[in-house]
Amino acid sequence: MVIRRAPDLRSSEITDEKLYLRRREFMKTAAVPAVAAWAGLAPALALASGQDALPNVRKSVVTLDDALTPWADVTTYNNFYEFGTDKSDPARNAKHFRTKPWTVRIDGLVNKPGDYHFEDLVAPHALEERVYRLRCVEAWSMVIPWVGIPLKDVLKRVEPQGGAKFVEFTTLHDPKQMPGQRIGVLDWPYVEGLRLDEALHPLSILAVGLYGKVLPNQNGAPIRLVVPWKYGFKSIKSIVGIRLAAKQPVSSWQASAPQEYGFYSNVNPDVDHPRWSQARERRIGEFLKRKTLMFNGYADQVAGLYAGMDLKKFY
Ligand SMILES: Nc1nc2c(c(=O)[nH]1)N[C@H]1C(S)=C(S)[C@@H](COP(=O)(O)O)O[C@H]1N2
Ligand SMILES: [Mo]
Repeated sequence: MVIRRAPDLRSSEITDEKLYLRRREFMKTAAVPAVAAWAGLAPALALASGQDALPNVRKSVVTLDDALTPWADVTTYNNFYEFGTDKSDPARNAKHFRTKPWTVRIDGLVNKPGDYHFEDLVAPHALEERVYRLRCVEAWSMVIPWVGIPLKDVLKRVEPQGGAKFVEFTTLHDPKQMPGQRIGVLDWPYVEGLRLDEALHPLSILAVGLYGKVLPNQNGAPIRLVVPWKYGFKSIKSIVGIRLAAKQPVSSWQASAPQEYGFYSNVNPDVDHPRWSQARERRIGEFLKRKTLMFNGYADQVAGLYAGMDLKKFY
C-alpha cells in the first residue's frame, strides 16, 4: 500500500495552486469567460447518453497500489436509497435521471453565495484522478479511480466567513424522479455534513467522474462528495446544496439512528457498529476479509484533525 505522506500532499497543493493561477492568467490574457475552460468538456457532457470520457484529467500524486474494483462492480453495486435500497436498484432506477441542467446553491456564511451552474462550478478547476478506498459502514469496500476537484478550491472561491465552522450538503429532492423518496426509509432530502477543516482537507473532493468517464447516475451524478477516511454514507450524492454554517448540521443517518451513525463517522476498526464489528471488511471481488484500517488507511494525512478527541465518543 502506498499512500504518499503529508509532504507530498502539500507539494501537490502547490502544484494545484500554480496550475490554477496559470489557468486564470491564461483566461485573463485570452479575455474569455471562465466557462470557456470547460468548452472541451461541454460536448462530452451533452453527448453523455452512455458514459463519455472526461477530457484533460490529470493523475494526482494521491494514489494507492490496491487493485481497482472493476467498473462493473462500481456501477452495479450501489447505495443510493433515493433509487431503492437493494444494491442493484440504483443502476436500474437511475437510468433516466436528469442531471442537466444542474444547479448547486451555495449559501450560508459565505461572501459569495449563489446558484452555481454545474459547468461554472467545475470549469475553473483542473480535473484530477484520485484513486481512493471507499469503505461502507456495512463492512465492504471498493477501490475507485474518481475524477474530481478538491472541495477546498470550491469553498475558497465562495469565501467562507469567519463564523463558518461546518458545511452542510443536500441531495436533490425530487420524488417524481427518485422513487425511493416516495418511501420513508430516511427523512428526505439526504443531508450530510463536515466540519469546515475536514471539508478544507486536500483529500476531500467533489467527484464528477470515475474511471475517466462522466459520473454514472447511480454513483451520484452529476456531482457528489468523496471523503475517503469516513464511512461511505458521508460521501453524499447528487448534491444541490452546500451551506456554510456556525452550527453542526444533523445528517440524515444521525437523525434516523443516532446511536449507530455519528456525525464524524470516521472509519475506525476499534469502534464497532452496535449491530456488527467494524474490525474487518470484504473488498468487493475478494474472498477473504481484510483488516479495516484506521481512518481507512489515511491516518498519516488526517489523524491530526482529531488530535485530543475521544474517537469512541465522537464516532
Ligand atoms: N444521496 C445519497 N448519497 C449517498 C447514499 C444515499 O443513499 N443517498 N449512500 C451512501 C452510502 S451508504 C455509500 S456506501 C456510498 C456509495 O457510493 P457508490 O454507490 O458510488 O459506491 O454513497 C453514499 N452517498
Ligand atoms: Mo455505505
